[in-house]
Amino acid sequence: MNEKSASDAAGILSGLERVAVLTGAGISAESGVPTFRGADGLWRQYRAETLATPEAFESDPKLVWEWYDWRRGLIAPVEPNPGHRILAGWQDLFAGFSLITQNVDGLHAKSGSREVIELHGNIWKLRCVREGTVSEVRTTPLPRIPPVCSSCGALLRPHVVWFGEALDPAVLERAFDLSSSCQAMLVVGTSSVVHPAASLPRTAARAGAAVIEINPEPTPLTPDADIFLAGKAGQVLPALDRLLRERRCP
Ligand code: BJW
Repeated sequence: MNEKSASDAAGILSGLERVAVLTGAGISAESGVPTFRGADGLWRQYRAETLATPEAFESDPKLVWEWYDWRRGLIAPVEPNPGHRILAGWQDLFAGFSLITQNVDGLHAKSGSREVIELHGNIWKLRCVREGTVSEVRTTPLPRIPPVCSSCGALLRPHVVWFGEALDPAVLERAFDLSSSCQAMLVVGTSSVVHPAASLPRTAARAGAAVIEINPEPTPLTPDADIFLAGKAGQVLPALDRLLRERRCP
């Protein structure tokens, strides 16, 4: 991480009230949750079309559920890392702080973030394909695959957003509202290729917000970010937090 850029970022953030953060799989990488597109990413081993689309679920719900059950088992014992914890602390540092995530792992909530806007759903929730009812089920492994609704007997599916599916309109509207009204947006650990999530920082920038990106690798957003902090979220965020708190309480 470039020290000057980090102190510039702290300088920008220290005077602000409305700060939004958009996170992606990279923030959970240091907790041991695999990302999607990196060298060890899930999409290197598995094809998205056969596992994360409504068509895949329709043609082979058991296969899709085996994959999600495996991922639930992987995430269950995982703990939040310093990156998650710093962001949980920031909800009390800024008067208007919002946390928008593409992650389905629930680690922001586990680290103490009270309000998390989950764009792509939550892997711990199951939804009845007939009734649309959503329930939280933490048991892993699931006793029966594919699971079925106890009320109507129809299939349950993971309450996540697959490719080609619309995001929850209320969730998306809130995310765009927060993006267009924040004074700065931090974009942490996302490849910035999946839309509509990848449009949020551009919406923030168009509305005049500073965009600060944290990622070990450049992304399609990097050329348009005001500040790019190269490094791991679990290291950059604690360093940024220290600089920010020094400025706020010298
Ligand atoms: C670290 C790190 C460390 C590593 N610290 N960083 C416009 C243009 C083109 C295409 C589209 C478009 N609009 C819509 C589309 C189609 C599609 C799309 O975007 N496709 C692109 C891939 C081309 N979008 C959709 O289909 C969306 N739906 C939609 O638009 O519907 C329209 C519609 C309207 C009305 C009716 C019907 C339809 C839905 C997208 C759903 C995405 N779902 C997934 C799966 C969720 C469930 C699950 O987990 O199983 O969401 S796919 C996957 O990608 C997951 C993630 O949330 C998402 C984003 O990935 P993310 O978080 O960026 O992770 P990675 O792995 O890509 O990147 C990790 C990053 O971390 C890397 O940069 C690393 O360098 C970094 N890193 N270690 C910090 N320690």
